[in-house]
Amino acid sequence: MKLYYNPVSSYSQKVMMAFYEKECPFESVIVNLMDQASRDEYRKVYPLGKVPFLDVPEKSWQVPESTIIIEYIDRHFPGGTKLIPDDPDLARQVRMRDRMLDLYVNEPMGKIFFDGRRPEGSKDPHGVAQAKERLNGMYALLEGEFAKNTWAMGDIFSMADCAAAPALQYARMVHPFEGHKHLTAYLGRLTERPSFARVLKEAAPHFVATFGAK
Ligand SMILES: N[C@@H](CCC(=O)N[C@@H](CS)C(=O)NCC(=O)O)C(=O)O
Repeated sequence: MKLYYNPVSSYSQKVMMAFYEKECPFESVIVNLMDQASRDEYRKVYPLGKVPFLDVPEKSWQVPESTIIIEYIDRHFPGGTKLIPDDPDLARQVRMRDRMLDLYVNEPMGKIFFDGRRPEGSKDPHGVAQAKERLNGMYALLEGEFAKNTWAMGDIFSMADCAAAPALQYARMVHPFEGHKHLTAYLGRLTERPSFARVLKEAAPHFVATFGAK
């Protein structure tokens, strides 16, 4: 089983965290998204060029999309943390939170992050303002949730927490949320979680190499 990913990519980190939670072995292939030749080569594997991407040659399966990769390993590898509960109603709630964190935290975070790297004259202030507004809404929603809950699903650690960790870690840098004390405490719990601590440790040397500065 081969995982194509990049250690600093937020969606890759979500999946790496899940692999570490499940103690699931894999062969790693790092895709350098900043290098055109590497991107072109990778498009032969996955024409959309997005990471993460899981190749399971023994089953002739190719699994794109972070959520679907986690669904795959959670079903096929019973070890470690169960990331999607068997109960269908609980599973639906995990998927709902995973979707919201991807679409309304990770995506606007990426918009702000990459807009900041665009040259003057090609920036998109309107899009960035919209992204910040979306994040503000999610911060308010999550602040209420984490006033009551340890993890996204209460006491149960799940795929939704894997989605939350890298998205919030980067969101904190581009649109800080220190005023939201429960959300800040939740990110603190996530960074202490051994799976995410490992993801961050492995990403650190690549961060400077990829983006040039911390
Ligand atoms: N919905 C996808 C999003 C994946 C994604 O956008 N990955 C980014 C890196 S964090 C990427 O590959 N960007 C390069 C590109 O879009 O060409 C998932 O959940 O896996």
